[in-house]
Amino acid sequence: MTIEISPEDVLVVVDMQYDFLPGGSLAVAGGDEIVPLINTLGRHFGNVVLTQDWHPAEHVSFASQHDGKAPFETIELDYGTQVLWPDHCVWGTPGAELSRELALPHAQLIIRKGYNRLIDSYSGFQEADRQTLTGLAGYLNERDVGRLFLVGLATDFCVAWTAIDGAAAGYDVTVIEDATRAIDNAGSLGQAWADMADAGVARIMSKDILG
Ligand code: VGL
Ligand code: ZN
Repeated sequence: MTIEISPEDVLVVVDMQYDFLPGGSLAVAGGDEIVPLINTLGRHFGNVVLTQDWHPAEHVSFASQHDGKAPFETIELDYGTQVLWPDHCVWGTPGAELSRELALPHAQLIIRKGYNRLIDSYSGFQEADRQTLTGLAGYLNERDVGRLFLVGLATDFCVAWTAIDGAAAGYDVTVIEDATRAIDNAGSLGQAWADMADAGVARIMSKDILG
């Protein structure tokens, strides 16, 4: 099966930032391995959108903000269960920068998310309160785009939540599995694939596009 990419289709590149790459504070194993593949895929798309995790230093998702809590423990917030993370992607720091190895000069939009101190935002579409929109759907709707193809980090958090919300917003969403890498904490990767399947998100490999 070869999937033909049309001029209306969009490549959504999720959170390819130094803190999620080897050496970063929330490094995703093998995160650097997918950069060349993302660059190759990018050449097949006329529309490229990037997301950037972008937190204030005292963000509620940081374990450092909660006495006695360690990274990867959870807490209950008004909007539900929150996984606590090492400090990461603090705005203005090197770890928050997008990888300089990305070769996507034609990318048209960078959507920043997670900048409200009291609300996390794995999804590129809406924050974890499920009410505060980022504007991504507004942008895509106004541009009258086609299908969304997702790549980046991390498969089981920001890629999955963006995929599920994209499907809920009415888009045909596909995750290109080998152009993602996962955190896989406490079964999160298997759960994410099951949730994405339930939401109607398709799962392919890059060869299905590149041949
Ligand atoms: C992410 C955890 C916390 C991600 C962002 O990009 O998947 N994960 N913030
Ligand atoms: Zn984050």
